[in-house]
Amino acid sequence: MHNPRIDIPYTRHLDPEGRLLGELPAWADDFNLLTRLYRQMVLTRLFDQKAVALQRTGRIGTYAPTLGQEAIGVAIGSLMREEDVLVPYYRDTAVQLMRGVRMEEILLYWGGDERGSAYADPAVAQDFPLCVPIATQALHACGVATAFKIRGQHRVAVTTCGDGATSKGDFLEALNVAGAWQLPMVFVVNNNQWAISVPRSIQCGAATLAQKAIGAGFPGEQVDGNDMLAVYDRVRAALDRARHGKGPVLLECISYRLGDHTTADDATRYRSADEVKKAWQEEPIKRLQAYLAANAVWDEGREQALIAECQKEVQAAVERFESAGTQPVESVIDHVYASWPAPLAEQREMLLERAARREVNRHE
Ligand SMILES: Cc1ncc(C[n+]2csc(CCOP(=O)(O)OP(=O)(O)O)c2C)c(N)n1
Ligand SMILES: [Mg+2]
Repeated sequence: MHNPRIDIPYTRHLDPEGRLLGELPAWADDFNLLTRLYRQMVLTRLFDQKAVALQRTGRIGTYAPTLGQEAIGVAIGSLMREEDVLVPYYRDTAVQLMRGVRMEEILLYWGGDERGSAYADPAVAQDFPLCVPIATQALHACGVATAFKIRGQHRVAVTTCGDGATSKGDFLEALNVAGAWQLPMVFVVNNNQWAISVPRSIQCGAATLAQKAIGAGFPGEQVDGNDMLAVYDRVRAALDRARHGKGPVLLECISYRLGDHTTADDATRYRSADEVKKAWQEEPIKRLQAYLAANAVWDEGREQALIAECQKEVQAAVERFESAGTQPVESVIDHVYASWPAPLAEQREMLLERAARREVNRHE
């Protein structure tokens, strides 16, 4: 192998106006499916807006908006099987909702409540909680995929991360072991052009992030992450390949982070209004909506009915979240160690004493 060929395909089926570019794969004839995917993107966006509003009014903590990333998450979530395992990162509201994580659990998580990671739906019980330390989840996913392989199961570990995460050692180590052991995995890189204030252009010297997979011995592809048809098609193929023992795939989905990095960030300080305005013209929801409308399966009446339905669903989840009550103060540290090292046991006692004192003061 003195001259390995580096071939990084790029898939896009719909242009930003929702017009078809060439021939579509056969599955895309199913307009019921496309409409379901569309509805889920709208639900995700309305939930996301609500989560930001709840942070702004002090009812949850910091939140990482999924605005602009809906096609990627909905495609992954609708294609994974129940027995597959999702190893997500913090910008994965869209996938989590599809897997069966409840809206109120997502709000509890971002409200600092451990119950938000103890998913009630048994269908999602094997998925991992959101990972905030950058790229560490990629190696956890390798562990999961290794277990599948040893057991001879036809299951896939899907892990997601951002463009910035691909610079981390953990990510590159994960690619390496996935390639060396030909693990049943799909790596989805959500290249939303920014890692907080660091733009993709200075994040990495390679022309694509997908080509990092080539160095590890498996295929990498680029996909238009704003085009539901493209993302769905490539995630579908990648899952199928991994499930049938043909090894991992890396999908670099090119999107744009339309919101702030998190509610603790102010992106106007480091990127221009003009750039964001241009990015809005590419966004995934309008694009699929235009395609559905051109095929006479969507219209303004359906849109308004959908929005009302979604808002009702979101509001009901907010009410469940708000009536969940608070957890005892020690729950923030309860799951850190199985048995407590002595100095931490002491600190835990201090925490309990302070909480008890505060409670007494509150009632005086
Ligand atoms: C190990 C580690 N280092 C630094 C951080 C701080 N941090 C949080 S998000 C982020 C940027 C990640 O950007 P990217 O991977 O592109 O994902 P995005 O947030 O854009 O989806 C950084 C550096 C962290 N959470 N973990
Ligand atoms: Mg990013």
